[in-house]
Parts: sequence; structure tokens; C-alpha cells
Amino acid sequence: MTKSALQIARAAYQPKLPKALKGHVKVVAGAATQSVADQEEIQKLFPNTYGMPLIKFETSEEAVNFPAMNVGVILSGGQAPGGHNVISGLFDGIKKMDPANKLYGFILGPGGLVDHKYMELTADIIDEYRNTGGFDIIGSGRTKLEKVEQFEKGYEILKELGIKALVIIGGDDSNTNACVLAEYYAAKNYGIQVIGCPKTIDGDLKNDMIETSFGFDTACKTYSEVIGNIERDCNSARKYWHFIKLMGRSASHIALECALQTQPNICLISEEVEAKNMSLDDIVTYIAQVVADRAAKGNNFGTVLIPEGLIEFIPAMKSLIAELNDFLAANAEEFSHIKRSHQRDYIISKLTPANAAIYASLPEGVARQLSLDRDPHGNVQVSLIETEKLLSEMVGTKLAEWKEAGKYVGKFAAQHHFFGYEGRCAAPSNFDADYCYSLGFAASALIANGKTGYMSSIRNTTAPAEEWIAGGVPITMMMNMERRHGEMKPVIQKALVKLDGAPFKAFAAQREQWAKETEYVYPGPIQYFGPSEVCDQPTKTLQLEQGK
Ligand code: FBP
Repeated sequence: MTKSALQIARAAYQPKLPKALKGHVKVVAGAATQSVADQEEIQKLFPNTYGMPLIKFETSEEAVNFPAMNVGVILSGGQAPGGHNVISGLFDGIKKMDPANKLYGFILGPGGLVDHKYMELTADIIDEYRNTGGFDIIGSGRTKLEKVEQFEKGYEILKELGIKALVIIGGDDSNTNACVLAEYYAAKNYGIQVIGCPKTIDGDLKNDMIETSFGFDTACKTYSEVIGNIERDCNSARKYWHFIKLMGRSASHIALECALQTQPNICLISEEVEAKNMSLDDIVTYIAQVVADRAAKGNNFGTVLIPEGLIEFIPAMKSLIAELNDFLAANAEEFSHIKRSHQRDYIISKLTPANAAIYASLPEGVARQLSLDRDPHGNVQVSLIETEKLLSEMVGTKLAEWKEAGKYVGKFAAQHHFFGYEGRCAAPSNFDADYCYSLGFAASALIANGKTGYMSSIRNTTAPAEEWIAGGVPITMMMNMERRHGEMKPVIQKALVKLDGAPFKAFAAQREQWAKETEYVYPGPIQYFGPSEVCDQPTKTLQLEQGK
């Protein structure tokens, strides 16, 4: 396989580990824990894994002999930079315990466990993937592990391979399922431990004990590099407004972090839109006003960052989508006979007046997307809606009206971008390479010490890696009850952008200035070699959250 020069050089990078994980490790157990909410219900559902203490690892003078054991690993959900390093940290950790230990990877996500598709990850294979992006070592998938039959099918293969512990690397849903699996195997006395690892570029799996999910750092730095390049192009040609949509299924952490790194003219934050009960027209008016104000100073250019999940956070759009979902599910047959050219009017005639008015105001293409593209559950596929085009089109219409009324003089030409897949498999930054390797290594220490139902945790992440705190957090501690598909279910609480949090406040304090002036920052590409202040900086979000 041909390798790039960077790949070859990067293979030799030795990720940094917290001091506590370097030599002999001892466990320090903290106080018993409680779930973030709904304590009684969660305790009832997880009698074997509820209330366990927080775990911290410390350096020990004494060597401990661990029983030989095989371990399984699964990559679950969307790719995030650093997944291969979690696996290499886990591999090195279990080999340190006993060189006879084996690591098995289940192929293409949780489905591999159920369908018994696996491979042994040997030293040669692991060495090929150290410090690389992607999840291609074993592949990933989105099969949900939630049914008893799946747990039992999984148990069959785990038993056959002599696997005593399973590490599930995933987001909030996958870790919720890891916890359910841990509880199930504990209740059945199967002798199989289950450990989770916090993954997602979206950055929404975090709490007091999990400071960040891995991959967020690299993905945001990759997008920020390109946003910076666009800003520089924009400020060179001075003739375009760039509308840039950024991944992040629902939370706006990625958009916010990229805004803090690049200082665009506008960045929308879905959580704020919802809190202020803003309508689509409010958002369009806000953008159009910034465009008009800049035009008045002769600046017919700018950049706008838009979080992927925006549409679902606009309360009026949420209600329109909900009514459309119900209506089209109930009237699918009748709708299929309506001529394409009449579908828009047909829908308008059937909706309640408020929703009909919003639907009528949408550009043709978006209205069509809302009425056609359904997922297998009958829901509109919001991520397919080209919000960046929707907004620029509506801003263009508004500016044309203002021009007619003599309220705006300027030129408005838009370019559109969507950044998501471009960053999910980037070579991990030093932060993610170190953080992920440490998460994997800490997972092996949790396994060695017989823990189950824990998520591997590395804290104090704005300090040098040497001072990071490694340990484990009971997954039940992060849970609350939420309605899913009409039923109350125990789930890990998703972390949305906090409007009273330091990152949002820092952004809000500067955004007016960024809108008026051109104060772009150009972060440039991720640097893997060079001075620490260039190569090892954590995200602005982490730094601000930790008061740095
Ligand atoms: P995870 O939550 O599984 O980490 O995935 C995050 C994400 O990258 C979102 O940002 C995005 O909306 C989604 O996955 C895209 O999913 P897919 O890879 O199935 O297209």
C-alpha cells in the first residue's frame, strides 16, 4: 500500500499518556454516584450497575498480576478522528497486562457482534493504523444493540472466543446501549464486562466527568482551516457571501467552535434560535440586516456559519415538520395521486393556517424536500435539507424587497458549502491522538480491574497530557429518562450548547464586532510537528469551559 510522507512520519508518533497510566496502576474509588435525574427509575432499571463509584487511576509501586483474558472492540456510529488510537491504546494496555491476551475487532459496528463477524487484531495490523484517521481497521456501523436476542447472539460469540470484556466506542446512544448490555450480562452472571468510550465529532457527549468526546478537536480544526481559507478568498475577491453549513446532527458545538476559531461575520446557534423562539423570518431578517449594514460600507461580502440541525430548532419549523409527518403518513395514498405541479397547493390546503403560511413561504425546492424525502420511520430527513441554500435564497428575496423600498443598496451573490464528511476521518491532531490513546489505555485498566458499565474517562485535558486524570465513570451516572418513539427510556443526556456557558458567552460578546468589521482569523492546517503552542492546543471550547 502506498503511503504519504506524512503517514510514514506519523506512524512513528508516540502518543502521550497521563503519568498515572505509565507504570503500575492502582485504582482509587470515589464516592457512590447517582444518575443526573430520574434516580429511582434508573436504579430500578440498572440494579447491578447503578450507584457504582467514580474511579481514578494512580501510579503504584506494586506490580499486580492480572488474569489472562481476551477482549473485543466495536466501533459504532459516525467516524471520528482518533478511533484507531483508542484501539491501539487498548491493545497496548491489554498486552502490558499479559502478552498472551488477544484483541478481537467486530466488523462494521455492533452488527458484527450479532452476526459473528470479527477478526483478531494482531500487532502487525495495529501498527498499520497507529495515529491514522478513519475507522477502516474494522469498519463502523449504526446497528442498535438493544434487543435481548442480540445480546444473546453476542454472548455466543464472546464465549466462543474466550472474550471477557467488550469495549464499545460510540456516541450517546451507543454508550446507552453499552450500559444496557453491561447490566444484562451482569444480571445473567455471564462474566463479561462492557466498557464505553466517548466518541463523536458532534461534541455532544460530555458532562462534568467526560470533558469532551474524541474527534471533535480534529474535525473542528479541519473545518476551521477550510473556513479560514474561504474567509481569505472572500476578503480577496470581495464579491461573495459564503453560506457554510457544518455537521453536527443536533447540537451546535461544531459551528460555535469553528466560529471561535475563525471569527466569521455570522454564526447561527440552534440552541439560541430555540431559546429565543425565533422564526425562519427572524433568522433571515438578521442575516439580511448584517448584509445590508456591510453593504452600506461598501463590503458586499461575508461568511455565515450554519449548524446542520438548525431547522429542527426553529420552533415554527418543528411544528410544521411534525404536522407534515403525521399528515403525509396518514394520507400517503391520496398524496401519491396528486400531480407534482399541484402538490404544493394541495399541502397548503390541508395544513393548519399557521403551518400552511410557513410552508407557503418556503422556496420551491425546500418545500418539495419537506414533502418527499422520508426516512423508513416516516420522518422528513432534515439533514438532507440544504439549509445553506434555503437561507441564502430567502436572504436574497428579502434584500430585493428592501432594495425596492430604497432600504438597501448593494450586490448580493452567494456561494454554498457543506463541511462534514471532510473532517470525520482526518488524521487525528496531537490532542485527539493522545486523548484517544489514553482513553483506550484507561479502558484496558478498567477491564483489568474487573469494572463493567463504566465509560473510560480522561480529565484535566487543558493541562499537559502528563497531568491528565485517567479513570472511569459509571454510565448510569449520565442517564435520565427521555421519551423515545412514544416510550420513556433511560438514555445518556445529550449535551447541547449552554447559552450561559463560557464558549457561547465569549462568542456572543464579539459577534457584533465580527459582523460589522472583517476580523477573520486563519487557523491554517493542523500541525503535527513543531512547537507545542502550534501542535498541542485543545479546542477553544475546552479552554473556555475550563477557564483558560
Ligand atoms: P455520531 O453521532 O454517530 O458520532 O455521528 C455524527 C455525525 O457525523 C453527525 O454529525 C451527522 O449528522 C451524522 O453523523 C451523519 O451520519 P451518516 O454518517 O450516517 O451520514
